[in-house]
Amino acid sequence: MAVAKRERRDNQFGEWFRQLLMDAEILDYRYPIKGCGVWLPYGYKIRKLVTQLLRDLHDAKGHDEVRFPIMVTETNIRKEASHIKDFENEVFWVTHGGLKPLEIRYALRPTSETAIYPMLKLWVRSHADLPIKLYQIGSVFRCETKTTRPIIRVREVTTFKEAHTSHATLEETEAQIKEATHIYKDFFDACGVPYTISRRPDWDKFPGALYSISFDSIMPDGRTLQSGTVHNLGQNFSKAFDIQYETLQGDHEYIWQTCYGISERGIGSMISVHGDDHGLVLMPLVAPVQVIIIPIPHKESYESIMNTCSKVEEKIRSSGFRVEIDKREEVTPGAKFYHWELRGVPVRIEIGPKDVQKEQVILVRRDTFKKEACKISSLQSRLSELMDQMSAELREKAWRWMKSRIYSVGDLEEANKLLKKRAGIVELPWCGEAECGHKIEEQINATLLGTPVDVEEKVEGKCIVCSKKALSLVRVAVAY
Ligand code: 5CA
Ligand code: ZN
Repeated sequence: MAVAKRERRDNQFGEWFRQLLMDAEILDYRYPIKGCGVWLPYGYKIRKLVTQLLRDLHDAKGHDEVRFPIMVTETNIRKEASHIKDFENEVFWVTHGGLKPLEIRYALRPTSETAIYPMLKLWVRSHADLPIKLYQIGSVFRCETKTTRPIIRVREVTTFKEAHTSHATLEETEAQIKEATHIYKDFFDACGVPYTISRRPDWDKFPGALYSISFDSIMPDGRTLQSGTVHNLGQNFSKAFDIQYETLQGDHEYIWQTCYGISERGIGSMISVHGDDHGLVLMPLVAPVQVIIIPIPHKESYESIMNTCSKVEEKIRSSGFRVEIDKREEVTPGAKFYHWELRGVPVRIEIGPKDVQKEQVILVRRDTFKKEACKISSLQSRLSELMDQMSAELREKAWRWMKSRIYSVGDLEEANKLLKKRAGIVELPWCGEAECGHKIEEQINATLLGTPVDVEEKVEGKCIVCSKKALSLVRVAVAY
């Protein structure tokens, strides 16, 4: 019986990831523009299930989906000073219409604040119009200066889910930040991806935000990946774009805003966290094929086997599972196993002559390769059980692994040692001063993820740099 080996995934992670995207037919990254890839049919199906999950989660909390233009005028993108300052060297510009230079250039949106907010100015009149909770899923463009990687750091981010909310008060934005954090927890939990949630240090917040909260996950190679962010924008953008509303008392106030984003990087985390040396392992929820039926043909009983396969398929489909039969005649069962394992199909069903006689099938779980026989009469309920078990176990296993890679450390030397060998995340006591924060980053050549917002911890110790009273822990990691 095969076992879920993870040597290649863990020791040659980048290589493994890139190869898997091709082999499992998720994404072809050979497109002749740096940082752009092609979603292949199977990958696109995964993407569709993931975006549907995002839609459901946002819709359930009263968000409305919209679709804004991809181009933003230069005038608008420059309106909020700190925003453009940070994005300036990542913006792709549209400079010509045909042969003629444009009078005002257009930016391809690197994110959509400056596209959406001039329209909010037209829409928001009074307190009765608020809150407004919008989201869209589409492409943004960033001429990333860091190393580009398929799905994880791309220049056309094709699956950018961004939500933008407008409120009457600061308190309401704080409540919205909590709601957004919940939505993202639900999203990553559904995908079985473990995360830490940290408030980014001030110097690393989203350009134009009051503060930023980030979801980070540890990849198999020990580096962290920021897989979602939630920002409180305060009134920075509403002042820049002059978006005011009339209060109950008849005064005029600037609106308060939040925004939060997730991209295909979330799909990248999911692939990385659950995959193994055999290929993808998909959570049933986002698996385009949840059950693959593979006939084990036998000369005399070929027809009865195929009939049983069809009967079983129909039965499974009627209980709502995404199921297929691999009927290819020229391919051996062994090659079919390999094919579907690579694509991460949660459960494989084998049906041979003996199974037909016994009115049973053989079930094989993708994550553990555990085999069992199951009577056709009880197949539906057993499959439901298996899918639930598998989802829960994948999630728990990933969380256990990640938690074992978070270290509480009392001195910089040890932190340095751990991060040098890419052990994961270290947590250090910190006074909160930027100067000490920068010193930590320099001395251990790593990134401050920020202070924990997912755990309430009383910190007793002293700042690891200046020895003054520590106000909080700070998480440090080698980040992607
Ligand atoms: N306007 C805000 C909220 S939507 C914003 O743009 N935030 S962001 O810059 O932090 O991006 C949101 C998320 O998109 C990030 O947390 C990250 O997971 C993902 N992301 C950002 N840049 C890229 C990229 N180049 N490739 C893939 N994913 C990216
Ligand atoms: Zn300090």
